[in-house]
Amino acid sequence: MSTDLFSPVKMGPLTLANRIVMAPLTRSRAGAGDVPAPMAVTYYEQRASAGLIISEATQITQQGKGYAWTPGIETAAQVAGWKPVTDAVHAKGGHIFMQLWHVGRISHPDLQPGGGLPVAPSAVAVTSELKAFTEQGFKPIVTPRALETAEIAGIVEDYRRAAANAKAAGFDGVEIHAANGYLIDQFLRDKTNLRTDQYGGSFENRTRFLMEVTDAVVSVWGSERVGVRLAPVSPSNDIADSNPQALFSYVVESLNRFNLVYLHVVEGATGGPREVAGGFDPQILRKIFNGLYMANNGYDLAMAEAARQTDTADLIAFGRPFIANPDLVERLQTHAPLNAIDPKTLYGGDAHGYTDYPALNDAQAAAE
Ligand code: 8OZ
Repeated sequence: MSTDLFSPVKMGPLTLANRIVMAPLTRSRAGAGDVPAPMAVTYYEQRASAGLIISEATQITQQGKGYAWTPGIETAAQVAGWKPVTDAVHAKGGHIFMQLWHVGRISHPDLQPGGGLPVAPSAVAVTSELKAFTEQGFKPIVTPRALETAEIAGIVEDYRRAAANAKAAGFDGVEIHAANGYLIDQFLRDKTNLRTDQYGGSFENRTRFLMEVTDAVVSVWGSERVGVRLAPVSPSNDIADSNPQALFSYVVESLNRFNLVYLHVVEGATGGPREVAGGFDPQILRKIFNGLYMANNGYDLAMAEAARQTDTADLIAFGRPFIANPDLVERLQTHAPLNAIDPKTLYGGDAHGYTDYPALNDAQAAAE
């Protein structure tokens, strides 16, 4: 079966080498000051044959941090730590966007500036058994503090500054993380947004924060270098909405005013089943959106080829397969077997399970 999965594709001003994207993947291996460790240069460089790499979620400020050892894009040291990553990817002919992240309520005072409470649209606690991943281990999540209306513009400015820092660090563009139950998603959904000001209530009001963030980020990058990630029906981080299909149709219609380069949709439960109770058709969002549609969640080669054959996606993002297979593109293209992933080395630790997954040519070199 012929496929265009491995052929170049235009994405705004960029020409990607293929339609395969490395999804954003939290690995919790940053060093002191939340600066990417030198081994991150090797990790991303090894994966540069992806048409596009999206960086691991990167906190825009310390307030936006929710897990131990995740990198930031707030300080000069963090910008300097990312620069060799983008240089190495570019030297291999790859492209890399940074995913901009604020976790909202999915944090812990141990991770917050001055040990303060995590912030959220409303003081709604996580009801699931979810725990916060701190440097001292897993701790119970606390009830967040509801943001004052007057504070919200400051967080929008934090996104603008982070977007500018990502540019200084040499990225090709940025992805706004509006998925998986983090701050922007907490504003969008009626389970976590109980506000009565202009940021709560109607779809328009709940979408306002995302619109303001997108406007700020586009002011730095231009629309052709900004994408948004949504996970409309993922239960990640105890998020939910009473009417996701209508809400996210409205969200995507609203995003169209920016002419963004792509919409990245986690289809189903993030890292879990693609089918959800009650049903949800992500193709409705693809049809509404006026840019490229990037599909994610549980894709394999056959599914990716089928998505291109039926034109249900423009780009396909692979997550876990890229952790275990630095040369995933070459392996898919040649129908080579994939390395298995080691679940014990996903988060935290050293180069083991990070930069030591072999590429095919490494195995050949070892056998010769
Ligand atoms: C797994 C562990 C920690 C964070 C997401 C950024 O779900 C994450 C994440 C995933 O988007």
